[in-house]
Amino acid sequence: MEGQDLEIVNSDPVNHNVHAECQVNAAWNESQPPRAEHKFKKFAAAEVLFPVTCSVHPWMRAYIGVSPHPFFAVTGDDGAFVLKGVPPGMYTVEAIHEKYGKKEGKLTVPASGAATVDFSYGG
Ligand SMILES: [Cu+2]
Repeated sequence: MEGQDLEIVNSDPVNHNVHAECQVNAAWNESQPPRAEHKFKKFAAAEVLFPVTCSVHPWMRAYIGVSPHPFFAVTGDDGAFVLKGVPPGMYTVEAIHEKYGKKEGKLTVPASGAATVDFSYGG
């Protein structure tokens, strides 16, 4: 979430260069030697989704999403996700796949019970 600490750990026996390729937040690119002290970074503004790469190992890539609220999830192996504690109301839910892009779905969360939104990606 915005303003939350992100802890970055290198427990490998090799050097990595951690490059947060933000567009909204300030980007950074810092070396992290083997077993170096943990780095802590914060992202001040919402930004979904940007890559974090390693310039030493071009195959290394992760993604970070910075949210202004606590209602987000990463899907499981089956593609399902759950957002708990969402207050009743009408919402737009955004799904993001790093390769296939964004999809939006609308749903109404009732005062009690659950709501469902489904997304599908071709390919
Ligand atoms: Cu690396």
